[in-house]
Amino acid sequence: MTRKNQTLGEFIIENQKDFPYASGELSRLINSIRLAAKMVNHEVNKAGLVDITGAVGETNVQGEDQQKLDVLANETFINTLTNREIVCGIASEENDEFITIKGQKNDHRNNYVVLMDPLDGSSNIDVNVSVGTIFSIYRRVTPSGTPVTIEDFLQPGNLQVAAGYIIYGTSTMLVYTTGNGVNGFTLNPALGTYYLSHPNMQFPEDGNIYSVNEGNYVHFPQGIKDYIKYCQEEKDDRPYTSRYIGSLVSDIHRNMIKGGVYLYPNTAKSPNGKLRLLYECNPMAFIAEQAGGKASDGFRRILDIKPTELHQRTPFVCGSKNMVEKVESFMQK
Ligand code: P6P
Repeated sequence: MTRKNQTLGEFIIENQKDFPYASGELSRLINSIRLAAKMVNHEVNKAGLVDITGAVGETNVQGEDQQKLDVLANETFINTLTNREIVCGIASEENDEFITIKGQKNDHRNNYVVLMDPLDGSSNIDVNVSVGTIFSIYRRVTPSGTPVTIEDFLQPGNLQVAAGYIIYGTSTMLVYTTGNGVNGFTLNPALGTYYLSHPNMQFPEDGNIYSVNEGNYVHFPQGIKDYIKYCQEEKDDRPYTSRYIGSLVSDIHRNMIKGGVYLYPNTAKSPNGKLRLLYECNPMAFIAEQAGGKASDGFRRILDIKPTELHQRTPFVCGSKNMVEKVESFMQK
């Protein structure tokens, strides 16, 4: 049940029955994510004032310069999730290996694993462009009471129990699903409270925005090149508008509100695509489908891909259903 301007706390309590395991753990897990998001938001919003935007001099498992905010966001979410007796393991874009959480009784009895990109698009921080946090939640599949294993993390996206993102933009929003539609909550920073500002978010079936880094055009598969030319034709409802922020959360959030498609195909530099299946594509695909949209690698439904590695990449096409299907038709010619 949704009421405009309901707080996130009220929403979680009033929709508790929707959570697949109404033990309250998932509610507490969403609550801990909202707290961590407030803490990260506070740091992101003052990034320009405090010397925390410069690269920290190290690189992460992706070989990318770690911005201090990357490290801070990662530590904030890990610490917040660890201290709440809900999570038995965490995987992060910033960590080579997954993190085992024993619980305060050291008995490995917590039931959920979280996979996350703590600060996606962080290269935009220094130029004051919006960034985001992406999270994906599963129930563990190995026996409770034993240490979490890689199998708990390598689950197909269709087994997610919840997923969402926080966008640190002109306002800060938490957008998430537990499999019963997508709802967006806007943070009132003065009160530290999130309010239901976007109930039951829906991807328009069609749109006229395409989001892709056209600098990679020469390396795109022919089907993608043909689709981009299709977008640019003077015909029917085209040419479409090209909008690409370079921040996955921001591009998909805008396209979900206005209608559009985001593409990150494989390129010469990224032969399997750049985006990570487990903590970028799966959560965004769950959100997209729950909002009536679609997400594929051009051929397969993203949520049906069986992962084999923690940081594996995939080509990614996500957005308005009819636009994704048009891309697929070009890819499958
Ligand atoms: P490129 C940010 O690094 C990111 O993972 C996504 O947020 C974004 O959509 C994409 O990569 C941008 O990549 O190669 O176009 O700069």
